[in-house]
Amino acid sequence: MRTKQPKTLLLIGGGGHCHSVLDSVLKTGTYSEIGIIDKDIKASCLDIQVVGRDEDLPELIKMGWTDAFVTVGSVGNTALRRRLCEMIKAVGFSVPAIIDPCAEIANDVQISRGTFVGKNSVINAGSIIGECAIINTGSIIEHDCVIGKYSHISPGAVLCGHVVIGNDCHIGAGSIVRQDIEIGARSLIGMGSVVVDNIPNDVMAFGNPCSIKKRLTDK
Ligand code: JB2
Repeated sequence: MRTKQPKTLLLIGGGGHCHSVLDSVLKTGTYSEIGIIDKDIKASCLDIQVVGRDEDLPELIKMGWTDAFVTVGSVGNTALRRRLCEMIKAVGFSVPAIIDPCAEIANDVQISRGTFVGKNSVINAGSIIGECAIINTGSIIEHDCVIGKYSHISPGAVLCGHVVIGNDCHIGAGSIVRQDIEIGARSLIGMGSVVVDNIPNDVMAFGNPCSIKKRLTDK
């Protein structure tokens, strides 16, 4: 019988978001070895050391590292997360979804690779979560929601049923989004907002009721 190869994990970015993802990873006990990739060699997290920089990834995969996961967060601008996620896929790493053991996820939920689901978050029946999203601590994604690629649902945000969030969105901490609402790609909802109308692409909106404050395509 063939023995299973040990799985090892590189976390890309060793700052605040890494700290929180790493705790979840350690609780799952999935990986025999974990390293951090950061441009700052001193960016160690929970005693996990930096083992290289982005340009070392092709060499690290040849050395036998199996999995990689982007732990650079995003507040409003997903460009860096997007670039790093594309990079680890292109190098050929296996990209897992990382789900904290304290998250509550309905059986038929689809969670794509590269996505992090934090502590005490709930994802209810029929929801679909795109690649490299962040479903952060204590957020609630109710039934039949769709979350686009690279979007970040911040701590304590609540999406009621059938909400659709586009790619590259940011839903601020503690916001509430009414059922059946659609939020367009790249839009940013400020923290504590109450969203009761659809929001188009490329805007910053906040408040209760949430209203558009700025077009993000304007210079
Ligand atoms: O190109 C890069 C790069 N640019 C910055 N490649 C790699 N591999 N790493 C990079 N970094 C590193 O990401 C920085 O050197 C730093 O160590 C880390 C970013 O850490 P920071 O704590 O500044 O941000 P974060 O993205 O981990 O966390 C933010 O987003 C989270 C969602 C914070 O706002 C958190 O509070 C928030 N919860």
